[in-house]
Amino acid sequence: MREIPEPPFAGWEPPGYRVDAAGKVVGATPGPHHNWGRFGADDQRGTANHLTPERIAAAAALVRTGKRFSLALPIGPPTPGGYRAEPLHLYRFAAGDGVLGSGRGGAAFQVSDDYVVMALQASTQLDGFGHVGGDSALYNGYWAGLVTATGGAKRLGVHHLRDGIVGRAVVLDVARHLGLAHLEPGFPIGPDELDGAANAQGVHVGAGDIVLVHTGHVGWKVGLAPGSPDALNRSEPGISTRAVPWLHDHDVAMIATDTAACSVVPPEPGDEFLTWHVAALRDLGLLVGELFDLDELAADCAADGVWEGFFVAAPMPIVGASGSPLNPIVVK
Ligand code: UVW
Repeated sequence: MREIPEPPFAGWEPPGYRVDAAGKVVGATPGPHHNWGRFGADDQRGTANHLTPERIAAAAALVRTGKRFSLALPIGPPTPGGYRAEPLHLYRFAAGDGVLGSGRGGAAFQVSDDYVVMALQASTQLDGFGHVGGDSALYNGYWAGLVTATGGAKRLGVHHLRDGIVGRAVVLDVARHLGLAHLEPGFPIGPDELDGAANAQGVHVGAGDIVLVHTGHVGWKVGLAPGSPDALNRSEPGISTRAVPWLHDHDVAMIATDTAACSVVPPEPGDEFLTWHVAALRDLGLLVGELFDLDELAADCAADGVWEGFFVAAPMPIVGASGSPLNPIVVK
C-alpha cells in the first residue's frame, strides 16, 4: 500500500498572553512606526481617518477635464491574482436560456441572474485590516483570534470602510522616472525612489493622499505568454519596508501599486514574507491597494504633466470580510 504522508504539525503551547473584553491583546506592542491609539482606542478605520471632509472637498476641486480612469483589472480571466484561484462566474438562469425555452421567460421576457465565487484578494482590491497580523495582533492591538473561518472578522471587518476611500490621488511613476517601461521583478521601492519620482514630476505628497505607485508590472505581466518562465515567476517589484517611515511621516491615507502584493517580492534581506504587510496593515492601519491597473492613468499624467486627481473607490460592505474587490476611479 502506498504510504499517505501525515501533514506536518509543529506542536502547540497555550499562548502566553491575555485578551481583554475589548478584543485587545494585553501588552501588545506595535513596531516603531505606528498609529495605534492615534485615532481612538476603539478605531477600526486606520488611515481612512486622514480622509477628512476638508481634504475630500479640496480633492474634488482638482477635477478640471472630467476625464475618468478606472484602475480595475477585469474580474475574469486572465486575472493575475497571485496564487489565488481565478473567480468562478456562474449563471442561475440566463436570457439566452429564456429565448431557447430552457430557462425563465420566453418570447415576451428574458431574465439573467448570476453569481461570482471569488477570493476577495484575487482582483484589484483593498487589503482589510483583518488580512495580516503579527505576533497574534492586528491593527490597533486587536487580537488576530477575532478573525475566524466560522465567525469572520469580529473586529476590523472591511465593512467599517464602506463610506468609501475618497480624496486626492497622486501618481508616482517610478518606472518612468527610472527610464523603464516596467521595473524588474524583485526591484524594491524605497523612500529615495518615491521622493525621486515626486521631485522629477514636480508633485508634492501630503497628508491624506492616496499614493498610486506605477511600476508597469501588471501591464507587462498580462502580456506574457501563459506558462512562460516570466509568467510563472512570482517575483514582483514593490514597496520596501524601508519606505514605511516615509508613508507614516507623510500621513499617507492609502498606498496602491500595479502588483499583486504591493510589497516587493521576494522581500529584501532581513525581511520575511509578510514583514511589510505587518508594518503597513498591523502597525500603521494603512489602506493598501493591490493589482491597480495604472498604465493608462500614468501615460495620461506623463502626457499632460498633471500627476494628481480626484480618487473614489467604495469597498463592498461585506460584514466581517478581510478585503474587498475595488473599482477605483480617478477623475482629472
Ligand atoms: C498575502 O500574500 C498574505 O497577501 P497579499 O495578497 O496582500 O500580498
